[in-house]
Amino acid sequence: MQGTAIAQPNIALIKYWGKRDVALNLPAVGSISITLRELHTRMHVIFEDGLDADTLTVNDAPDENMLPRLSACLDRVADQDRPRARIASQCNFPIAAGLASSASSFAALTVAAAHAAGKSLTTAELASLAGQASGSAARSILGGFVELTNTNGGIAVDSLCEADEWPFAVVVAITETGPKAVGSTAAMEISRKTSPFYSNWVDQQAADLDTARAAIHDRDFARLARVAEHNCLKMHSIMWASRPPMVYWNAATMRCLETVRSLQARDIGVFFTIDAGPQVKAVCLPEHAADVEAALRKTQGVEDIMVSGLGQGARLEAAT
Ligand code: 2P0
Repeated sequence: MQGTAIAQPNIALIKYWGKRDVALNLPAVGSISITLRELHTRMHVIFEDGLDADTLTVNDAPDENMLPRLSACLDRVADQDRPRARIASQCNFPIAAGLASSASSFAALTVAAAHAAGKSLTTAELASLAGQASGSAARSILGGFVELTNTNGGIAVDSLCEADEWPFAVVVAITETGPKAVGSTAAMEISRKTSPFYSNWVDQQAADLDTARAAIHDRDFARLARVAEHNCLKMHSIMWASRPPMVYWNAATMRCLETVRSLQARDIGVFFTIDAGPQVKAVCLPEHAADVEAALRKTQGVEDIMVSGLGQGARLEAAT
């Protein structure tokens, strides 16, 4: 009655922002992401008869705050009358700081819990269960370039290109390590209800997805760069125009954007993307990673840098 799974976070190039069904956690729009290799969450789940309640440790420290969301995910994967569980999570990067820790956490939890419950689930079932816990987690079920598509009443995930078929490097410039002020779940709802730009965002997403999918198919880096930056800035514009406004950026975030622009002016193939946090992810071809990392390291306000290639989807770590 136990399972251990490992999953990597993913970075959306065409973003998910907003829900069409809050109760079922269904996204309003499709999205396209890249799954990372070097950042990971490892989840260990043991169902134990006789336990009174689920318990959770995150990096060996008890964590009550995240537990209800994880327990609800276990209820969906293993049924409500399941035995209570001990859950242990190990994460090698900052949590809740705009680095998609919920994506890797819930993808790993879903895979570990399905195994612990003796269930053999399809990729589609795993993605649907992970996505109900956290929309972006559905994409971390697969590796490389992943598209999440809305279906009638649900979602589907597809691999557009495996990690080794078009190797990328992602240089993450960390400008602040604390948790964000507004979680993305709440922020999406504020955006949907108050931003004057929200409906345009939803209407235009199909065109951005088409462009990105074609660029990935053609291995056209410049085209992918243009649409990814546009989609990212459009998502942040929705938040800036919400009431109350939500600005996840800090001064160093802006300086990192300027650094990426100066690299582009030197004909270095790189583009930026930013999620619900102040970190900047600079996406480039592997041969440019050293130049991009050096430039971002010199950027004022950058506290740390992580460099990652593209990785695989969520998987069981060992037969347990
Ligand atoms: C994304 N983000 O596509 C977008 C871009 C952040 C900005 O998905 O409410 O933790 O749990 O479904 O998946 C982060 O939101 O939100 C996210 P819920 P999630 O990666």
